[in-house]
Amino acid sequence: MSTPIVYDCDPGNDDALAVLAAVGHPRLDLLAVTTVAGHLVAEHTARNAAIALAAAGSAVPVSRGSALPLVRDQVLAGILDLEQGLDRVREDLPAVALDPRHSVDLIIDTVRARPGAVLVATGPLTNVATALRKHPAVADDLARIITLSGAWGLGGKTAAAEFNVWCDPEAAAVVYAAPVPVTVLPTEASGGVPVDEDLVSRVARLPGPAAALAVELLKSLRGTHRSNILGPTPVPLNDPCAVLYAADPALGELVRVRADVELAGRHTYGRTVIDLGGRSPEPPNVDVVIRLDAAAVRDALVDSLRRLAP
Ligand SMILES: [Ca+2]
Repeated sequence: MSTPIVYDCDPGNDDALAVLAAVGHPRLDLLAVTTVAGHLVAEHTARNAAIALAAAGSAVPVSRGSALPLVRDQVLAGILDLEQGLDRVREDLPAVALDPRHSVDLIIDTVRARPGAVLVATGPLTNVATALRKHPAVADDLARIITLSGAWGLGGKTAAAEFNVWCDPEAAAVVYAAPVPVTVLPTEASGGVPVDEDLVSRVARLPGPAAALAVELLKSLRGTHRSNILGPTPVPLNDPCAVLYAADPALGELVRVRADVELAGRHTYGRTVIDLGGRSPEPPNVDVVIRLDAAAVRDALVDSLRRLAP
């Protein structure tokens, strides 16, 4: 049985890789791809998603979404790869046509037409929060939201905040509190799945345009990775982990805990306060992935990409 998903993303090299995996995975039924500003501006993330779908040979609807966060000023990625991948505008690569609907409406229409769908989000949560606010009944039709966001420890974008939450903390707060089962996949879990030379060479042996794009994306992830002061850290696969986990929840280990987004902190705006110690008097509200099976996730990625071969 395959899981129907709507994939909301901000490609972004790892998001584009996740689009390829979502099309190729035998246990996913990809219904639509929606995009949001985050890693890049909205026009660019939409086009990149359309490029990934063209490479994967998919005709699912894809659209452009929210250009600005709900409340805060806009944040975009600071580290870009201008040599390879999709950080620069790639006029040389074919793209499918965009659906004319705003991504918020594409999410609502798709989920209403397919009750039981899972919404997987690997960008800022602006579209997801706006869909829940614009059409609250969408919560009844969603089986689950899986969001790659947050961290229980160090932030990735500020000392306190992970990038996807930092870009739109208020939207993340709406989603974490939504009346839908929510799974949070924080950076500690996705960071445990490395993009190493072995993974790149396994994908490089696959034929076809999707694998060729995937190799470029993987190399770009390796090229733009920055370790912190504590020493070298592996290059994290990140976004594809969320899609692959949606396909096969046995890939991860879950705990049910309280998680809140800091919206008022002077130095900690955007921090996800994830109560792994069970100290909060508030009831648990999310499931947090605390560990992924790194070898199995990477095998699933390679297998999904292999299935895209012409
Ligand atoms: Ca992303």
